[in-house]
Amino acid sequence: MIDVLALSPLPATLTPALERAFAVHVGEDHAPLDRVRALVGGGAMRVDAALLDRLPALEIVAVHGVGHDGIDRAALAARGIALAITADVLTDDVADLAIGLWLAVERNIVGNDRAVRERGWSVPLARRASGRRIGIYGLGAIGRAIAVRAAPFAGELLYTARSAKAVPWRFVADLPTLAAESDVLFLAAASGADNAGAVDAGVLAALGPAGVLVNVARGGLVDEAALVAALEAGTIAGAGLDVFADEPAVPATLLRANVVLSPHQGSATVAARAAMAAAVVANLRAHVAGGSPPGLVAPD
Ligand code: 8YV
Repeated sequence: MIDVLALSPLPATLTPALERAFAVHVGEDHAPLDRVRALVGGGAMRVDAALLDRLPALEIVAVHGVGHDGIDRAALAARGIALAITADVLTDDVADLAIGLWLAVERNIVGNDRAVRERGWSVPLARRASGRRIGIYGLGAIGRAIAVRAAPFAGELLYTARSAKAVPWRFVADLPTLAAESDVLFLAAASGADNAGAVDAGVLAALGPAGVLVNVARGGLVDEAALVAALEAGTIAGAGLDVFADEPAVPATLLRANVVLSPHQGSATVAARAAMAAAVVANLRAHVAGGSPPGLVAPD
């Protein structure tokens, strides 16, 4: 049985399956670091060269999720350590949530729910969701799934990504252009040093006073201070946020009526979490058996 190190407590959906197959150690303190061959953690896990130095036998990092922005891939590659994610199994759930957040913002569903619970009955006029120009930043699996869901609502659907794809939607060259030509901006891109804070004051100004931002990717894509300023000033109309720069800390300045807040729950469905747990185990089993993990991320 190989030794697996979990960087932090694992989700209850993952622990039993992992413990049936491997010797699991939670946290570095009591783990046999020199024997650990696999590292497991959530999409927000941090893996840097210093951690790798403490794990001389490490062969694979298995992410319970698809994001791997906290992982130093160059350091992994330098040691020949594999990286595997739970590809595909959470795509639909994250996209569903993105649409839900968007509609909740447009139609003030959360604020109106609160008002009715408080025995109120005012009917503020909202924005029409149908017919809006919808922009998607990042057209990987999740961006595409959002596009498929949003297309029937859209006046026009456009996107930006590293390159144009063979899809029926209009490609634009960059994020500022996308924001300028969209009413609704969905963030679905992987985050990294190249796009940290990419949704800045200029992008938000380009989105405009009727614009809505929806983020189901990573908080680091957004300059949160600029977002708060834009929401306060009416530079944009509202935001639906499942991710934040410093989770679980959500700045008090974001607790605003025109923001729908969500606790990084994109993949948190019973079905997705069961499939994610199975995918982590499958990735590790394939690696241990000398094969290629189904969720292997090819080195850059
Ligand atoms: C999870 C995620 O919340 O897949 C990702 O990148 O952020 C989410 O699915 C996380 O990985 C849970 O462990």
